[in-house]
Amino acid sequence: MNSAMKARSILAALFLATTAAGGAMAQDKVSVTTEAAVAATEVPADAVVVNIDKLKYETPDLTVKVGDTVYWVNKEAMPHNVEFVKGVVNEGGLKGPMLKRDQAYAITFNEAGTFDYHCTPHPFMRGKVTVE
Ligand SMILES: [Cu+2]
Repeated sequence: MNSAMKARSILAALFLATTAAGGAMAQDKVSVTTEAAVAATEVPADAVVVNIDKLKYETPDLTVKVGDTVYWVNKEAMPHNVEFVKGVVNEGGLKGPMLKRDQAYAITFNEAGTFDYHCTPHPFMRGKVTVE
């Protein structure tokens, strides 16, 4: 291998290493368990649940363990969702689907931290999940 080739391959290796590190940093701290809203009857009996009723998250300050899945269940006719702004659980933000009465949405928390959220159409509806 001549020196020019050697320099190119070192640069290529550096580029790959940098890209890989950047990718890891950009990784989501959560994974979406339900792509869309699901019926509340599909929520597992032993699930961690945050009910939504009367314009409130009934457990607004929740603590779970790394790897736990949290289900939000709307109990009232007014539609609600769960939104994490940019930078909280990922770079782009995460806006959950609107939930009608007796619909659920679930997220699995893969990293320790404190994650604030709100309801998109009702920004006064706030909650947080602390992951230990
Ligand atoms: Cu709402």
